[in-house]
Amino acid sequence: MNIDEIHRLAKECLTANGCDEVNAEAVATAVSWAEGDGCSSHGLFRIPGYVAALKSGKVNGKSRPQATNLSPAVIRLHGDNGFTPVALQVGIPLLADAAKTVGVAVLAITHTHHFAALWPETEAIAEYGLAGLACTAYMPCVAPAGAKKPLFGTNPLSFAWPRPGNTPLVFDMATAARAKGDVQIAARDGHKLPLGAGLDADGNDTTDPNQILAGGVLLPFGGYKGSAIALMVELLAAGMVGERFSYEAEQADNKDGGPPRGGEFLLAMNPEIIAGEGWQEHNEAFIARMSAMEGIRLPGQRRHANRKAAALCHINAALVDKIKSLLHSE
Ligand code: NDP
Ligand code: PYC
Repeated sequence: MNIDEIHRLAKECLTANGCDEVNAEAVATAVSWAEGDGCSSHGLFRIPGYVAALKSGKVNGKSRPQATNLSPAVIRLHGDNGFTPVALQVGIPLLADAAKTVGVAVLAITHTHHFAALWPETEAIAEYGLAGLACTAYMPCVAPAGAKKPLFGTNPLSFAWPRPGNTPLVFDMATAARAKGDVQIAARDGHKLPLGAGLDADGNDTTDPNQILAGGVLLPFGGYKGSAIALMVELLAAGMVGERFSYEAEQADNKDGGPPRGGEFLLAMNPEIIAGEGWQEHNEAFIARMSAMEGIRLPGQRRHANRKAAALCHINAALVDKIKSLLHSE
């Protein structure tokens, strides 16, 4: 399918299941961007979950997020229980305005449901000439280093650096060794995972995604170091924002298969104010030095190359059938 076909199918399905134009457009765009970037775990694969959350009434498909300025540098955005891409459309321009004047600003999003990749929000911040950081928690599926039971979500963290005249430099990663979506896709497609991705229900290492999903756990990336970053994400996206930790999100969730209610923490920093004149040349020299090293590629490069190629995306046929069956809501 091409990106337009993916967008159209996603939007039709969301609209048929209770989203209005604004909400369906925001989520369909996030879904089609993920496919275009080659991130199938957060593209059409998420539509059945989005639809389940609309059908159960957990998520408001007609959300109208509301912003409140808590200080010149802190904006709280109540997501009206909608999907996060809708809240981001409202919140990011406000965050950018505040960071442009104050130098740094925080957007604290509450009452939203995040089921998407995070680079769209950090890249959008970078397009304003600001450095952006974003993170969100989920539901427990990752064991803190040393434990065998879940406490953390897959807790993604994304960072983007502005490169005026160029695509921003961006990374966007689960703090688990694997995003849960990739584990589910590996199980669906009969693939093994590398050792270190997770444990089975008895706490033994396993390469079988089914064992991880059936009562096992994922592990943080990089042992105790990734575990510390996953912990930080819980504290920023839940503790700092004033929303649910992953374990609280799971307790409150109706288990419909869609994303739980949670928060997102976003930080924008203005290099023009913080570093001052010459910041861009200084940083471009560093990036050029890194790019010239043998064996490396910049994070985000694969995504941006996929985006530019705008090639056809391979979508699982059973998934397309499933989504088509959801076009006619009961
Ligand atoms: P990956 O492990 O595929 O990639 C993580 C980052 O590392 C990317 O920025 C990637 O860039 C970069 N990278 C990969 N290989 C290299 C390399 N050889 N050299 C330099 N950089 C490299 O991502 P994940 O599987 O961890 O996450 C996938 C998506 O899942 C993310 O978009 C994340 O936001 C989303 N997610 C969302 C959750 C939610 O709650 N909403 C929960 C968990 C994950 P590139 O993209 O260019 O390959
Ligand atoms: O892939 O881990 C994941 C994930 C959780 C919520 C959205 N994506």
